[in-house]
Amino acid sequence: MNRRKFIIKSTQAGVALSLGTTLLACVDKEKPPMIDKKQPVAICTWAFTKANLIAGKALDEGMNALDAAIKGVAVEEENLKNTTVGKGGAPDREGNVTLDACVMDSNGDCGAVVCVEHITNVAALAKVVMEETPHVMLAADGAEELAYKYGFKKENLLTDSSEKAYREWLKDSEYKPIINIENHDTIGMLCMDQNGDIAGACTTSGLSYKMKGRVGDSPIIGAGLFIDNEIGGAAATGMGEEIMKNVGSFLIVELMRQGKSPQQACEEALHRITAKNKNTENFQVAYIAMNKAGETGSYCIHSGFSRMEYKNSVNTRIESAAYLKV
Ligand code: SD4
Repeated sequence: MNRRKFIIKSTQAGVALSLGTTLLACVDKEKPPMIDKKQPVAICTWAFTKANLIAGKALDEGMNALDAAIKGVAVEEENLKNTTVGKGGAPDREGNVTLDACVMDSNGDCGAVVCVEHITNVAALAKVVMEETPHVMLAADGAEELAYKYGFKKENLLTDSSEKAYREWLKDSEYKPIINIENHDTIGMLCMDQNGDIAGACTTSGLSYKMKGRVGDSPIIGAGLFIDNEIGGAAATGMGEEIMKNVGSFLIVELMRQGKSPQQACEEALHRITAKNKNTENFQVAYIAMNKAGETGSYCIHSGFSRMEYKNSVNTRIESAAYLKV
């Protein structure tokens, strides 16, 4: 290149560069700086395809992780065919449906409700407890009174078919949950939004034909659900008594903090249960987990458990590895 051409080119480049800088400077003043958007991820317990898809799509549209999780689990709370969550849930031994739920957000704030008899969307109610009260957990009438104040509808949660099944059960009143069939449709959901923030929700009617007043792991922060936005989140389903004894979801997040992958963390947390129990063939526990990189994992005692995973706008059912092989 001769000197003249070089000078012209350099001048053009200089103009372009300074123009570019000026344009950038204008853009900078008018718009907030471009945030590096993350690819959202949603996972949930069991094959709740629609619930996970709704949460995933909401995340793709920019919804925050907590609201997306609540929106996702609401699908099952309102699904009358799911006899372990929300309206249509199986009742306790007295014939009363009582719901438990909790939510946890990316700031580490949380809310929970237990033994709620007349409200379907208890995860949304748990968010009200978190945001509108000085408390973390409200029970029974207190939770319901708050719900009515915030416009929740009073409903009879016992459907004809769950009442019929209950009347049938009353004939022998035998308390023997069937693995993967009865008692195991609780939805725990973990969402990561476009900011890379993680939050979750867990909602259930608990074990079918449980004792009056019984509360399981699902509304207990650390047991049924735990989030640490620096590390990841975990949720549980299955025999709540065992999950509570090990504070399973908290344990998984701590194991991820120590460097384990979500899969390894779920396995180690579950092995703490199986190591202590000689009767693991009689109950199911399953965990799901997600880390800050959007990697996910799950593990269960009995095969037959799967998780849904929404990633790159694709919703996939992933069969979980199991401790007991059939
Ligand atoms: C409970 N963990 O109340 C719940 C039950 C469950 O799917 O997960 N059902 O113990």
